[in-house]
Amino acid sequence: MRTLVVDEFDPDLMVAELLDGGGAIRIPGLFTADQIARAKAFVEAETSDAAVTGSHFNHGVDDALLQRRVWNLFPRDPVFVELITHPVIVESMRAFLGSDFIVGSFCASRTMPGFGGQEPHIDYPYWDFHRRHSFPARINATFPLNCQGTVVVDPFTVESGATAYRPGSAAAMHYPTPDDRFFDDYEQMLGDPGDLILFYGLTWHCAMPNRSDAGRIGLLIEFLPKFVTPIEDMLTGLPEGWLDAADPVVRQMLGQSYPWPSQPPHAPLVDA
Ligand SMILES: O=C(O)CCC(=O)C(=O)O
Repeated sequence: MRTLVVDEFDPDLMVAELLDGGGAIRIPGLFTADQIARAKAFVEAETSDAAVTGSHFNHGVDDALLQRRVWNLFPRDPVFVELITHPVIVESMRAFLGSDFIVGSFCASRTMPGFGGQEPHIDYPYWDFHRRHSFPARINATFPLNCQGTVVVDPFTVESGATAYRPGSAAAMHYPTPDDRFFDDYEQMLGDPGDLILFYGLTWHCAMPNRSDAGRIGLLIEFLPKFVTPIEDMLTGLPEGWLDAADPVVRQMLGQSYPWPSQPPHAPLVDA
């Protein structure tokens, strides 16, 4: 996985690496130790044994006990808005997905010791690409309908089950099957707390087994172009007034800059 140092960060390089290279990059040390500590404390509390046991509806934590998720992080703690609105993220996503990009999902995933790993897959909106008939004719991999971001909160190591991926596999444009023998040929997205990993979600990938003795937390972000319907409904249930008071870039991430469907007449968007 290519490393791009933040001081020399160039969105064009990032775009080229994601679309024409291996499909993933790491930007080391993008976030501060304090930000990561706040995110970690929040996710650990929300995914503790006490929070999960017997209350699978509690705060949106999945009932799959070894992969614990906290959904829609936007309103949960100000640190999550700080992280997702980092200028490097905003600039990169503008370059990769267009100026009006949106966020389709923003969750925490904590895999616990003993977690067995995921099946290799590709991400929304390609995630049901095994239903090829439901996608347009001649859809192809040369332009992106997705970018995945991982904020590394706990060390992503071989032992803790850092995300595995097959470099260059996006070009194949198919859902990985057993014939692809993913586990015979993969790399892992290794990273330290505070790193940001960006990858093209059409690249075959999966979380690996957690063979360490500690949880492995990553914040998983799905970025989409403006016209793709988000997978996660992040508007229902927001605290009263939260969206109105949100920063313009957060409002954009939550689809507020894209007015359709609307009642006719439809006014085209114009730049100020
Ligand atoms: O947590 C990881 O390493 C990858 C997660 C992932 O691919 C997913 O949840 O779809």
